[in-house]
Amino acid sequence: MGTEHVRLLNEAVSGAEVGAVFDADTARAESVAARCDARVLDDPMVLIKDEALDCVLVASSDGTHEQFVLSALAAGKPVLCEKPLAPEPAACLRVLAAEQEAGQRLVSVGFMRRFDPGYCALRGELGSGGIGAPLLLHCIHRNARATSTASSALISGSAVHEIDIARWLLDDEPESITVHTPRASRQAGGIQDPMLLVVRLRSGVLLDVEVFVNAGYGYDVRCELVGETGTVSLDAPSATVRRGAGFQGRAVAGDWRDRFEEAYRRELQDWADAVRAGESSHAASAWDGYVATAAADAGVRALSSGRTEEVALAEQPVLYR
Ligand code: ISE
Repeated sequence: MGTEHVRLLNEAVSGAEVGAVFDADTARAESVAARCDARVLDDPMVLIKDEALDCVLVASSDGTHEQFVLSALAAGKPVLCEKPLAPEPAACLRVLAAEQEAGQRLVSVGFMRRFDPGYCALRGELGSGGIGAPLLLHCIHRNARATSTASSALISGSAVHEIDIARWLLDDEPESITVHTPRASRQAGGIQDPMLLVVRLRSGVLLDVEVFVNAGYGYDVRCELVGETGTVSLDAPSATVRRGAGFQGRAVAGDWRDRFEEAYRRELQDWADAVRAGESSHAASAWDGYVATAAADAGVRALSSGRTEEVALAEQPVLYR
């Protein structure tokens, strides 16, 4: 993901320049930095404090996010952190406390779908009242192959996007989660895949999510919102239809980098513009990152307990009220 962000910043975002790169894999850091004439630093903490750099993008492994985001806050720098903000709700709360201490909303979280043209159009349709008041949100999240060997990752790594987009589309909060487990696919290497989440939102709207991360055929994300007078759904994201002998169809994305390339580009452009203007970005905030992790945590508990689990949220920091 870090390589992809550097590529987009370099090729498709205006007003931003990649100044330095760190990667635990030095060879990768060097090859990425060479493409954009950036320095390679061998200590991420030194990079974060470097006075020549205005802001920091974190795309490291999930468990390292907290320390890097806290360092960026200590240096008073805007930071865009890939999702999740941190894997544990308590770690997200520590980030929120540090941001409150810094006195400004400096943290953006990479829930990139908020910038996807399809989801933005869906939100616009809902806002225009064309489908009436929302009742149900049906989501499908399929990957070609799993990126983790843990069943919980279906919730914390994948379904968490659906929870975030439901909050953003509906301006609502998750209240409780139940996880249903069908027979596991024999292609899934022993993990519980697929699974079905049912999330009750505070307004009474229900969100259902099929997560299937060994679907084999590609990366397929779908969404349909059902309202009192109509429905609105995402269209196939590819711009073209291919026809051949006895065949007509659309290409399916390989993974999220293809499917959401435009969303990532817009997210980065928005962030660069916000940093230059000294404003907060339109991306998910540290608070949004915390709620997503807290909801995913309830989902993981629901998976192991087999019961409906409540999503208990802490009080919002003053900065967000
Ligand atoms: C992956 O980690 C991501 O963050 C993708 O956006 C998500 O769609 C995918 O399912 C995850 O494995």
